[in-house]
Amino acid sequence: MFHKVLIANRGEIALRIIRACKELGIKTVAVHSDVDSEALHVKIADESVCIGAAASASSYLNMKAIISAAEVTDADAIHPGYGFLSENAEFAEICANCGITFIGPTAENMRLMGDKIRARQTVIKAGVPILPGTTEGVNTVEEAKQIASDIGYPVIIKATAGGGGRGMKVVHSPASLGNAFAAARSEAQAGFGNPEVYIEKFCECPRHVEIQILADKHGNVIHLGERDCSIQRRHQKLLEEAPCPVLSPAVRKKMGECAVAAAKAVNYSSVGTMEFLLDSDNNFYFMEMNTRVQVEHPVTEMITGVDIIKEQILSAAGQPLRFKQSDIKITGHAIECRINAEDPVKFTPCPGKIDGYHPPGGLGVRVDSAVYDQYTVLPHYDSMIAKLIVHAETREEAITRMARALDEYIIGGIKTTLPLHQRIMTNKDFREGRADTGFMERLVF
Ligand code: MV4
Repeated sequence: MFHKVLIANRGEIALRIIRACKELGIKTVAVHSDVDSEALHVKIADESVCIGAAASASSYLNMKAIISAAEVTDADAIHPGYGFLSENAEFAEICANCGITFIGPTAENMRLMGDKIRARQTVIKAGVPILPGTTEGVNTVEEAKQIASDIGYPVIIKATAGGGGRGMKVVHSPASLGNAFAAARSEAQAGFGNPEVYIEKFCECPRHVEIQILADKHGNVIHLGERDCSIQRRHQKLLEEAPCPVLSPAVRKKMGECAVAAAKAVNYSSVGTMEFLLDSDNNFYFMEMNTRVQVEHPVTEMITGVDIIKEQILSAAGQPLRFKQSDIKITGHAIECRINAEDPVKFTPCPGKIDGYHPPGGLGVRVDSAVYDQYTVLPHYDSMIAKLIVHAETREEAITRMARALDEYIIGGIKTTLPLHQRIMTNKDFREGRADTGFMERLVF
């Protein structure tokens, strides 16, 4: 087992990882930027190292500074959390070359799944359904026109090196294909350093359903069921729940098996997530794989009782999985609301000093956060300041519990998305399980 883990992250996820390490008897090193010395992850870790200036590029993305911090403190592993360096294959390689274990998948796993065309090619071979579309890059507008007319409009153009919804273009007719194709290519080049794009049939208002995977370094892979993450705005998730309220047992079983088959096909190790679209006829299609621990992992922890971060650390240390698929039982229903320091109507960031802080409590309520009373939410980083997670026997009870916990939550001095979540909890479509990816655009605040 590791002796000491350096956490290359900040905020609630750094805290979450430090907690898992403590329970595993592993020493922890926090890293922080100049402006983060008062952050909670710094206070609760055994040691801390300042790695640079406020800008992420100088600190939380500064590979040299992070590796040096690991060497100085004699850490034998680095946990990247989510965001920052978590899906950076080069960083995983540098860690390996320095004799430090990167707590995550291999660089090869990350490169393969980061290339959305190679990911498509790989999962098809494992028998996983994908939407009609190309499994090679589309390089000319003539080619694009032919493919789109073969698939049938509407189609969607996506960047091979993209992901997470960035740089996608929906095209409804041949007349608009030329401009959309050129724009998609130039945005792909600017955003990801690679102009290549591919084309898929466009699915209107799908649900976003993803499967959590757990894999060790010995070829064992299991899944922990699904999460429904359809409630998003501009590809930022706002609320996640598990299980998905509309999945039939048969489709759930099939989706889980597909996710495991896809992970096995790439000899995946560590935790990961297979993202699917679910259409209104309950057909599902593979979209992409996320090769990191995700923000919304707690809803899966609540319904399975599995500590995903601990399993990720044990897997990285070479231990075989402690669970078989048949050990995994889904109990009850969990919901997570992401609480952001944002204007709840305009969605603009609202950093500033928290004046008065009282998190909710009680049975089935979990708060993953790194803020406290009189803490100043910084403008330099992500605006998510807390995740409020509830667990109850049924979805209805979970919604009631969430509404109660949101009411109890006091965050003074700054604007937050608490009122937005209260609004969602009382929404009829949400309560009746009808929220698809078009839900937020239809929501009247
Ligand atoms: C799509 C789609 C419809 N049809 N692909 C957005 C995130 C990225 N992983 C995939 N995304 C989408 N891909 C086809 N062929 C619609 C979306 C999409 C979406 C997906 C999940 C959750 C929210 C979304 C919001 C807009 C578009």
